[in-house]
Parts: sequence; structure tokens; C-alpha cells
Amino acid sequence: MRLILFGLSAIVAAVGLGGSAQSVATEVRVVPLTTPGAPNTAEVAVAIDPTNRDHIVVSAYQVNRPGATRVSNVLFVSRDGGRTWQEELAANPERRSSQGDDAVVFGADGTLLHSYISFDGLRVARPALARNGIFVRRRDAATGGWEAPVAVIDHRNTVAPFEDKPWPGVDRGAQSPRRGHVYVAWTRFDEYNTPRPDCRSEIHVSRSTDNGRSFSVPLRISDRVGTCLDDDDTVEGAVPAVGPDGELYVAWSGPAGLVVDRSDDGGVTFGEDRHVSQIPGGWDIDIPGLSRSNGMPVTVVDGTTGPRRGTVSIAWVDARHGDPDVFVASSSDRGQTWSPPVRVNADAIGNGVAQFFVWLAQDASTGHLHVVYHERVSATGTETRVVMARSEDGGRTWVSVPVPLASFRTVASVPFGDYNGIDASQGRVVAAFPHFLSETQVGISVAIVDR
Ligand SMILES: [Ca+2]
Ligand SMILES: [Ca+2]
Ligand SMILES: [Ca+2]
Ligand SMILES: [Ca+2]
Repeated sequence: MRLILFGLSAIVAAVGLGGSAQSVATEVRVVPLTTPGAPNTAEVAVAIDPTNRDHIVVSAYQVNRPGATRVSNVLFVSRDGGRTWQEELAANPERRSSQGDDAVVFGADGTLLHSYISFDGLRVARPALARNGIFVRRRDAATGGWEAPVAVIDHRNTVAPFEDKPWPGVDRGAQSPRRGHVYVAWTRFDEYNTPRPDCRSEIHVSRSTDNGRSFSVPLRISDRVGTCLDDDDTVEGAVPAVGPDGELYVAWSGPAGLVVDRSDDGGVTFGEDRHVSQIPGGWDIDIPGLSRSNGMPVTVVDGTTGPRRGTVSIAWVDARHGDPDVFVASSSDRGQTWSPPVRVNADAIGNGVAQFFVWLAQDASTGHLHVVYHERVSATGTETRVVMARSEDGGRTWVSVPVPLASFRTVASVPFGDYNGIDASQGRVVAAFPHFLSETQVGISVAIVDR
């Protein structure tokens, strides 16, 4: 455990986008979570406690951390609004070689839920030890202590099927009949990364009716199967989002483009997958200087009491204009029909500049939408910066907020993770993201905006 106490703060002038020239002074605090010399750290998620916005948790994976397994997962916890952070290694009771794909989310009472994959023997021919599963562990708000991880699903002596990229969602609706229910959605590969034509990828969902202490038998919800290659035609990117009446949405990308499904009975049954948008170029996007980059969707639902209550918004990245851009679409009829995608980044269309790794959050106190993404400084080279943006009108127009962090070059041979994180609560926005500290070291930082 280590205490970090340093930071960087700057006032930046927000840049008006979407035709509405605004100039709002916004203070953005950047706080590094990893120090030079720390193990490579990436693939971040972040959650703000809805009962106390000074309580913030970031999850990530670390590679070759001394005393830990090959890939381990860590949490960074702040209880003073992001000024100082405590670092803690996640539980790994069987010492499986790899844990990752982490996510964190708070329940309405401040109980923290942490989901991740945990496995041995993947991509190893005839492994001596093979197992894989999805786990959730909870830190109860009342006791403050971590409970032992529970399996959402787990397989012994095999990595087929392989359960991948889970994400949790919690019902926090004050009026919801299922307040406290926890959902986990993920991709099941019959076998990971095989070209076999009969090999399927599917989206599965499990539900917990006891606040994350146990999970139901998974339900397949994707109507159209994907491939097993972990690329454009594989179904991936499922992030559950719960609306104010307990309605549950799961969107993902795959061979049918971007689709969404809904459950009105707490995940017992789902419906027909609905089309949201084409994703020209697919979700698996080639960007120089990155070993891989996905443009998978992130879904949120407006939980305010305002006029957009219940509106669903989805952010993703695709290359419809020739280079990767960030898009957001929304639905005001529970996912039946969708607005045309709004381009969030405001640079010239088709200029060759890549935006990537978008994540989306919605502040339930204001309804404002917030995104964070990485952006290339120019159309050539790998110089990269981090950008936040917000929308106060349901995603129609966006104001970008540059993150005051020195730009950096990415190196494709160094793992950079698969996603950024952002959360927003009671006027506070916290974005978490990886960045290169040197040609061989990746660390993570947070950017905090208070309004
Ligand atoms: Ca990953
Ligand atoms: Ca379905
Ligand atoms: Ca592609
Ligand atoms: Ca672009």
C-alpha cells in the first residue's frame, strides 16, 4: 500500500463545439496514480460513490508486479476528492496467472462492486493448468470490508468456452422495484481466437437479486452470433445500463453493427436486438502505435427527474468519415428508435486524426453527459493527448475540455489496455486514462473537474 500526494492543476478554456461557441473557464486537476518505475498499468475504470463524491475508486491491471502474478489487478482509492490515493492489490485466492478487464461500480448505498476475469492457460497449447471465469467482489458500505470474490461463472480444467470482457451495472433507481439488483454482461467465446466457422461468440447476462452476493445462471441475449476472432465480427462491448424504472439495457457491437437489447423484468427475459447504428470499419480499429484499439459502445440512461428522464445514450468510435471519430446517439423511446449519431470531436471531418478509447458517463444530479477519449495531435505520427467533453443538452452539442497533460508517443509493442474510464456524480467528473511515461512505461492518471 502506498500513499501518493502530488498533482497538477490548470485552468483551461473550454472550446465551443457543435456550432455553439462557448468559452467556459474549467479547472481540470490531473493527478497521477502511478509513479515512474511502477509496473506497467492500464485498462482503467472509475467510480464515484453516490453517497460521498470525495470517495473515488479506480481499477486497472498491472503487468509483472513484484510479488503478484503475471497480470494482476489493482485498485486506487481516494477518500479526499482525488487529492491522495491508496493503492491495493485485488484478491486472487487461487493465484491465477492473469486477472484483468476490470470494472468498478457503486450501488446506491455506497457498496462497491468490482468485476474482472481471472484465468490460466489461455493461448497455451495443451496447458498444464486451465481455468477461466468472471468474478465479482463487493465491499459492503455498512462494514467497509471486502468480501471474498464470488463467481458469476467459472470453468475448471478448460479455457473453452472463454468468458471475456464483463461489465457490471447496478440498479440505483429510487423508484425502481429492483433497486439494488446487479447485472453483469459479457462475451462468451466457444473458443477464444479460432477461425473455425462453427465457433460462436455470444453476449450473456447474469443477474444478482441479493446485491451482488450470488449470480444467476447466464442468459444468452444476442440474437445473431459472432465469430471467435476477437475482431469486427465478434460480438463485444456489452455494458449494462439501468434506467430509473429498473429497465435494463445492454448494447454491443458485432456483425450486425451496433445493436441494443432491453429487459423489463430485471434480466429474466430480453427481446429482439434493435439496430442503433452502422459502425463503418467495425469496432476493431487499426491505429498506428497501438497494439489494438476497440470502438465498442458505452451505454447510460438519464436518471434525473427532468424532461429527459429515461433517455438512453450510447457513445462509440467508428471510421465512417475515413478516420476514427467519437459518436453519441440517443433514444427517447426505450431503445426502439435512435437519433442520428452526433460527432463529438469537432476537428475537420476526414482530417485523418484518430480519436479512440471513448468512455461515457451521465451525472444523475444534472443529466449532463461526459466523455473522455484519446486523440492524436496530428494525422501522422503517434503523438497523443487526452480530451474530455461534456454535453448539457442530452448529447446534441458538446464542449471539449482539454486535459492538461503533456502529449506522449504511443508504442505498439507496449500494452496500453482496451479502455478509459469516466464517472460523474453531484457535479464532479473524474476521468481515468493510461498514458506513456517513457517509451516502455505506461502509467495511469485521473483528471478531475468540479462544478
Ligand atoms: Ca482487456
Ligand atoms: Ca436479444
Ligand atoms: Ca475493423
Ligand atoms: Ca477523427
